[in-house]
Amino acid sequence: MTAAETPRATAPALPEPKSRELRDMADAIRALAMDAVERAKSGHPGMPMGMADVATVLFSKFLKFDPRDPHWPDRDRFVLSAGHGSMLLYSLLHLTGYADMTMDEIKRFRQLGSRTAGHPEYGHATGIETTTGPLGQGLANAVGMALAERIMNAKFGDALVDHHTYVFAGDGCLMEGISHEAISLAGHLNLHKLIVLFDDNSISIDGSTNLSVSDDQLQRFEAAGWDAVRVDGHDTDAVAAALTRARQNKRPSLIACRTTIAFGAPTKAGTAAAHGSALGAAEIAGARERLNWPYPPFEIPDAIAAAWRKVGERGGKDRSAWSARLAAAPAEARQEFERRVSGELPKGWREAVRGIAQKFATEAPKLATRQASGMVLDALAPLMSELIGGSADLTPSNNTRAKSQKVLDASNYGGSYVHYGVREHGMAAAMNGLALHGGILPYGGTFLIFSDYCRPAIRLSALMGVRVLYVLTHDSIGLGEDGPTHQPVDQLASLRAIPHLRVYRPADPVETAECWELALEARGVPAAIALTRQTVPALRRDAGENRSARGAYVLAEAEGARRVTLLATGSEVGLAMAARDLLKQQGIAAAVVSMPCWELFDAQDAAYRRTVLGSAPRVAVEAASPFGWERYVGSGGAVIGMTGFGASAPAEDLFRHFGITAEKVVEAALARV
Ligand SMILES: Cc1ncc(C[n+]2csc(CCOP(=O)(O)OP(=O)(O)O)c2C)c(N)n1
Repeated sequence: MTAAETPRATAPALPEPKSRELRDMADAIRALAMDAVERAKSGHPGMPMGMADVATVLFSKFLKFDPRDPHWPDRDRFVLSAGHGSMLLYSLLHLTGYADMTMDEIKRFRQLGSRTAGHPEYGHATGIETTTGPLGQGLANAVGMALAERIMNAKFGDALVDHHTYVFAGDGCLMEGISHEAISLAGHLNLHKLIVLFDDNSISIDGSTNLSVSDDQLQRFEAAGWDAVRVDGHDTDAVAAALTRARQNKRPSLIACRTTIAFGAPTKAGTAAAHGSALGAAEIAGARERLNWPYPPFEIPDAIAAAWRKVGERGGKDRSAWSARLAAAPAEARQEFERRVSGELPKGWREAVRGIAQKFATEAPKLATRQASGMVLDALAPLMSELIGGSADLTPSNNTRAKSQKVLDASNYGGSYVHYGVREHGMAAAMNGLALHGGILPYGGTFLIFSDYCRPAIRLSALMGVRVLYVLTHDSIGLGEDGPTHQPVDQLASLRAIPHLRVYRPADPVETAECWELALEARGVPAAIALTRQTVPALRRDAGENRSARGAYVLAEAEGARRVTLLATGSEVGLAMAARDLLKQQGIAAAVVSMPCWELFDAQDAAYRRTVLGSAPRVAVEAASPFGWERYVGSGGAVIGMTGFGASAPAEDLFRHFGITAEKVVEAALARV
């Protein structure tokens, strides 16, 4: 290619920037992004190049952060919701001096074992506040983070908690349904320290956004109670002015930043071609000329590197002032703050949960497990200030609001119960943000069937390893008359398929308390707790040891040599016990194994698992899809479950109709002994 043929020759010159220094700093991001993507032959250069100016203004003038103390609790949170633009974040972390984001990591973009994964992954490098990539999730996480800031502020005051949450979101994030729930919730809760910078470039993968969307985003946000403005995203003065204004707003803020995707690229700028693939050598050469960036790949001139380092050092003073304030705080407040942020549970919590388990064991109340769960919360909530509960508009059904909990709303961030509204997905993603922020242990309820509406966020809880507890009631056809639309069949299997998620299905009140204990103490592990709508018999009369901790255990050993082992979870454990009695009448010694948590059982040693499962034939019973039970019953075993959808009728009729009965268990057992 001759010089006259370079793409630059046809592209118009770039307009003069308002600030040469800021443009140079932004160009360092652009160069790193296009060169790293080129080297990996994979990635998204367009978004980082388009948003580089906005990012430079935010980081250099506004963002409160300190790369030397990346976990500083009072830092501003920065969420790259448009996670495909990961090189933007990696460049910023490298340039501002995060020690673990070396140039080598930038060069190893998207390679196995690098910190610079395809999309930002929480835990891979400091400064990555949340895992993003599934569009819209980051925005909804940020709502949780901004809410967490208000909650912690209400408890600990401005001296310790006073920060903003900034989000970069693209057209894709705003097209996703979850954005509606997130925006609406943030507006309702008036999270005025949440500032969304929208990469308003009118381009997505298929081409112009005109192909698929005609929303007036400003009006949309305004309708949800936000302040919304539009600026030229390449005019650093305008971006700075909008940010200054947003920080003073009494409402959450949207700043729509009109940008050109792949700003600087000679032919691909402004086109979908720059969205998701390497620009190519010629285009990059053209961009270098157009941006007046003559430096080789991965080389940042000293003056520009120094300017960025200065940005990274800017927060040090704030951070030490904050540390001094923490040190000077009354001992009790300081210790409580430190405990909350560390994720350690308060003194007395275990005694409280054990106490309620013991009460259940002694009194043997006939309760639905959702009611037992509510009683556990009644016992724990007064002790655990970090417990922030809620429900997606099913509070009386989910039994998620403890007696002591006050409602948290825009007029009282000191409450501890959130009415999330009918926004399951937004609730789940906000809970991820609450947990990621630190200081908060969130749980939220809905029907097990609607875990499907939360699933993308539940998957991210598991991928990130955050302690978020999903309280999922009405866990089978046992819910009765609401019918097959509300009766979960496939949900337990599908939740159990998510790696690192623990799915609990307690059988009775004692197990319910035990499962809560396990879910609360497991740092870095999310939990789904499936609970019945209907009453279950009290099966456990002992509570000295948390027997659910091993995932499965022999609830009732066979009287004599085991002829058959009956495996069950939740409400079907009672049914298995009834079957055991019937078998006994026929001279067959059967053991009943309760399996409240498969994942914990799978983690036990082989000897324990063998003892529990035994060598006799096995029959499993669970009012759900049999999918997955094969591995416990083996090829000679039987699974009694739901092979189709449920139906609308009283629960007892449904169990009979679908053959989920003690008699059917007996039949299957007799066929195998
Ligand atoms: C939930 C989800 N659906 C689809 C994708 C695949 N995807 C990644 S980026 C993108 C287009 C996003 O467009 P926009 O937000 O405008 O980003 P830009 O093109 O401006 O970089 C799509 C569909 C995804 N990451 N997440």
